[in-house]
Amino acid sequence: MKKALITGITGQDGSYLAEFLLEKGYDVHGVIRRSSVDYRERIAHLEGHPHFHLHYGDLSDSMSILSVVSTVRPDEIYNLAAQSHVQVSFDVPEFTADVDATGVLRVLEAVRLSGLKDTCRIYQASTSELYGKVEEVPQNENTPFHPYSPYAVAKQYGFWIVKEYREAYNMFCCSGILFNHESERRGETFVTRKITLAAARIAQGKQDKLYLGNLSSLRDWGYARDYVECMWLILQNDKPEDFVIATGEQHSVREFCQLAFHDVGIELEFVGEGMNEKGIDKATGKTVIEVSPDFYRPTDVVNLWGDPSKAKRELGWNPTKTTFEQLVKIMVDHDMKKVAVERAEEHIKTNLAEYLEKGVIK
Ligand code: NAP
Ligand code: F7E
Repeated sequence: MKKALITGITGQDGSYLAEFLLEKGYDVHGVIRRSSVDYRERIAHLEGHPHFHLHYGDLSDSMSILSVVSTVRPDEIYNLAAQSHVQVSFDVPEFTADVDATGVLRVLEAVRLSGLKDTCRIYQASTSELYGKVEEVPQNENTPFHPYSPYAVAKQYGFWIVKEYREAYNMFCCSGILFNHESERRGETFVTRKITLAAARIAQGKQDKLYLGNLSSLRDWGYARDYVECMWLILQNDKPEDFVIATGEQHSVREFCQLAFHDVGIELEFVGEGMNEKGIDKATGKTVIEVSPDFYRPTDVVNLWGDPSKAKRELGWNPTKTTFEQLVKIMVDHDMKKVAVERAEEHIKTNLAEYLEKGVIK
């Protein structure tokens, strides 16, 4: 039985990858951090599985990483742990560099110091943010990098140190240059999930308005569940190589809004420009989307569009398994149910409080 170690197992991708590898018959080990609140929601359903194990560790703590790697002695490591929010990286640049740059080095060194350099394959979660202020469209494995945020600069170190260890020590370590991938498990402050949750809340009368930043920003959005398969395929390849993983399709934040709101039954019309642009519900004339300077970044990446030809050709991966329309629908359907459950819970709580007050129940 092959052993895999996943850092970032509590995150969106980590949770899907853990499910995928368990289905493939792996013994799956994950690194988790201690927290004062429960943050294991995405992997709660896997706890108790006989081949699912969790270990405390932190990418900023080399001893903990060395200890986990040397104890587990994995055949494959998927290094997904990161401070992954681009806007937040402007607020915590040093922490972002420590985890997203030096953290990668700690994983590579832990493998070497544990005597696993010739047996353990390593996947590094790299990113389309490396293309940043883009120098060509669409972007492929040969497009020059131009990182444009503290997050991207840190991830660029991660990319190069992986390449260095591959060449210097002949290690099987690779980077997947993944374009944005979303899902019903996406963190709620990334733009797609922020939109699908708000659309569901607005449709069910729980929110009046959604405030966003740059509506014209363009992204190549795929489905996270499809992308974790590619992480595994990259490590099953004959040679250690880097791959761009994307759908090959590009849409704006504005288009994402239009589709998500359409899926909850609201047709949007956008009027105005820049900071004055508004999204109006055509049926009621009410403004449901406004632009706020709070969600603009000091430098923003606005034109990401990936060319997944190499992954298609060499790994046999299908980049359009889930279409853009299907992705939005999956997320909206999930969030409509989530909001409906929250409303039902509130209703029950209100009635319970009333019954207790009136003495109907004691
Ligand atoms: P995510 O949901 O934000 O998950 C990040 C994970 O990293 C969480 O499990 C988090 O643990 C963990 N983590 C953060 N700091 C850590 C530390 N110091 N030590 C140990 N673990 C730490 O991110 P994601 O969307 O799944 O992305 C996975 C990886 O792919 C990240 O490296 C991200 O930068 C990269 N990436 C993502 C995308 C995308 O579109 N999703 C695209 C390209 C690349 P807690 O739960 O304890 O916070
Ligand atoms: O922003 C714009 C924003 O935060 C997408 C991470 O997984 O993918 C992700 O990074 C775009 C940007 O993702 C809001 O300015 C407008 O242009 O959803 P996002 P991201 O920055 O692309 C890459 C590939 C990663 O590697 C990262 O780990 O949408 N935008 N209005 C907004 N963004 C947010 N978050 N919130 C807004 O209100």
